[in-house]
Amino acid sequence: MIGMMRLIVVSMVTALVIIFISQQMGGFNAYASENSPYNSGYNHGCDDAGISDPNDRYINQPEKGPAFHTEEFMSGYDNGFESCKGDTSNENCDSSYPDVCIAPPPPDLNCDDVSYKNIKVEGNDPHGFDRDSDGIGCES
Ligand SMILES: [Ca+2]
Repeated sequence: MIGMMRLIVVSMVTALVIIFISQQMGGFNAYASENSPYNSGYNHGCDDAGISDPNDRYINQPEKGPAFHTEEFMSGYDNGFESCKGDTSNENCDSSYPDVCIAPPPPDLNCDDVSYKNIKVEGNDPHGFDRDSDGIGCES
């Protein structure tokens, strides 16, 4: 009878340990995925980088500033902000030259001013790289 009781207790403890471990692993997985402070920060940083008015940014809202976040969140925030800010700097690339990055005028550039040859040209070609309008600029 005592042996039977011990077996039941051991089984219950084993079951509890298994439940505990699986919860820990589940919790860890959730932490490591999109719910991590780093990723949360990254997403907010990326969003803020697209908001031109600093007053509208998440990080500048009451009780949302850096002091209210963990170091990990802010590390993600800074990286997200930098990455997404980089995307918007592509506005300096004229859309007439989709395969390369050439800023719109001014200054007005000539083919000798750019290192590219046989540039794909679309639209209004503000630099006049494609004089014969065949869609290819600075033919070599
Ligand atoms: Ca041409």
